[in-house]
Amino acid sequence: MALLLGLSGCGADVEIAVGRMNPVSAVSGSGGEAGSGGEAGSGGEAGSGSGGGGGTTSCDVLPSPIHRYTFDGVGDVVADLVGGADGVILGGASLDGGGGLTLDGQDDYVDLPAGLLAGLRDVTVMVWVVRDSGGSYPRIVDFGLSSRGEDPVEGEGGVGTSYLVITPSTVFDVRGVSTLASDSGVTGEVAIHAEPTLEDGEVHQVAVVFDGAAATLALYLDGALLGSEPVGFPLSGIQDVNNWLGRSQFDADPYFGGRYDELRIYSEALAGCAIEAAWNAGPDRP
Ligand SMILES: [Ca+2]
Ligand SMILES: [Ca+2]
Repeated sequence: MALLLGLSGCGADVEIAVGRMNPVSAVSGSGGEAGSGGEAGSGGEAGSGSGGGGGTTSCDVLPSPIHRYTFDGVGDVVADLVGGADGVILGGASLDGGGGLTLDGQDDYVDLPAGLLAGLRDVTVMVWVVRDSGGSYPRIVDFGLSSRGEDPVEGEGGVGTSYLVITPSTVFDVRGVSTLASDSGVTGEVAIHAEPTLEDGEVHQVAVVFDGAAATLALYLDGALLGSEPVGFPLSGIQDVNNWLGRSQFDADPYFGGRYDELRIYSEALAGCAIEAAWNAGPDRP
């Protein structure tokens, strides 16, 4: 008796056909690139092809991000290694030639293209940073829209109308690293606040997961879950027109001062174990 694995498409669906008598039969779909036969029998739940491991596939093998910025090179353009959505560095900063970008906390920021979240139901935004400057509500990441529109002039007093934010500190009682998400300004804001303020001079990984299917927002620091909250709006409720690193949609907030090692955007809600695996692997690795 023969056990035949037929892959239909590229890894998404796997049909397991058990042929009792025919030793050689048609493998449907993409010519011959079947999985490593040993892992048949695990009832139809395909991994992403790089099998061999145990049952839970998504922890050790991270999916590919849809945008990835490692801050390599020099100059004032931040290259997207996978998605072609290069950003521009404003305020006088530039890449340091050593794989990082340091923002001065005064007026430096990165302007990434609009629409990075467009069409997504879920997203994971993951960043490695070192915080240098203080202040409350500086933005490590702020994808959204200001009441003053696209690329507003500083000093006009704009406020955020919708946004997905990572900030290292706030003015809440629990005043450390936080994520903020809203489709309707501060009144519609969902927030997760945690203790660490990232002021220890170390490299930290911060990740925010917007899980549209589960309708939850989650915040991770250095691979560990800090909190999770329900969200009452879809990711499409966030108009990501001003996609900034270091600058807030809220004009009154300070700029972020510190060093970026890497930023990744995944088009799915990564599991906690996957975020932990990414933290353990470190930035600037595939
Ligand atoms: Ca500057
Ligand atoms: Ca880097």
